[in-house]
Amino acid sequence: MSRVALPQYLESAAVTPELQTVLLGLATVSADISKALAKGALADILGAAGAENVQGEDQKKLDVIANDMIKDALAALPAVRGLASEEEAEVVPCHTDGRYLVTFDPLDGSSNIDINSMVGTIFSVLPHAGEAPVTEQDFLQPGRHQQAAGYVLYGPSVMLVLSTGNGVVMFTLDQDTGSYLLTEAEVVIPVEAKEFSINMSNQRHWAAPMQSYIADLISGKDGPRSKDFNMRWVAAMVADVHRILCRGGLFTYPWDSRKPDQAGKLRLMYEANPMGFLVEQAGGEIWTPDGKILDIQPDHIHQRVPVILGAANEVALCVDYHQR
Ligand code: AFP
Repeated sequence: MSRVALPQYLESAAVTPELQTVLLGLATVSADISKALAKGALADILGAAGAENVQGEDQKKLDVIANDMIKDALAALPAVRGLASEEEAEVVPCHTDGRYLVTFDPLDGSSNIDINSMVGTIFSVLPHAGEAPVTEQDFLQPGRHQQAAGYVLYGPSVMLVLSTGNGVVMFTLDQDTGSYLLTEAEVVIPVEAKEFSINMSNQRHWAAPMQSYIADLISGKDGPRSKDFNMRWVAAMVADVHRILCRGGLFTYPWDSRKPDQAGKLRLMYEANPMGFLVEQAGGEIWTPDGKILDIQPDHIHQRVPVILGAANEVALCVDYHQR
């Protein structure tokens, strides 16, 4: 069976030639990252890098390797005006004539690396809005402005999931040829949610509305929802969101009282906005308890947000518990 390869898809999706180079560049470097991940302990790339990133989190060696690989790949593309990474303190200026800004989380879920479990790369492409040289201010655009967003899931197979604003498509990496081939042409999140995804160990720290929403899901057929729900938590947003795009449900990482001054754990520009773009393009919703995430005007590139995403009705219900 002949399948559509990523370059052919991008041509037919009517994205600008410059955006095509950015997305193809990200695809190529992700295939290289997948090879590094596959070598694992054989290449002595597991374990801690011995440093903290700007978020105050311990970096893994592979966080640093993946970050450097993506940074080098993007900086080589004339279409890239600048980039911002979860692992970099400051934005990185690239080409003064570039049309696009790229933000990325090079290795989401990196605490899974040492247990040989799923991780991913998340990316978002924004239009360049300011004058050269690029500044952090240029990146501070609502997620609604994204020209493309997606992720690569390094799982049993390597998958690239992408939206250029015209639905969501999934590609699978052919390891023999290094090409991403289209394997799902129209991703739609199922309307009915049967699963939820939250780190239950934090239950006692959540705000009261989230406690009661989750309590009602857990009480299943005996509770107000009159139906049983299943629960899944991979601890890599890429993998949890991938499951939701494939078979529905709700994912949330809420505010909690351990860090009362921090809005949430997940990063707006590297995680929530790109995932939100995909989720909305697949017919779902992404909210904080107060409003739609893609409408947030960012204050700074490393901003964090509480996240509720997934099947539209379920997200609306969860938000309703907070707004009652
Ligand atoms: P790491 O990349 O530091 O492993 O964090 C992953 C993540 O940002 C997101 O992908 C997960 O959904 C979430 O954190 C998991 O957080 P907990 O470890 O608190 O469950």
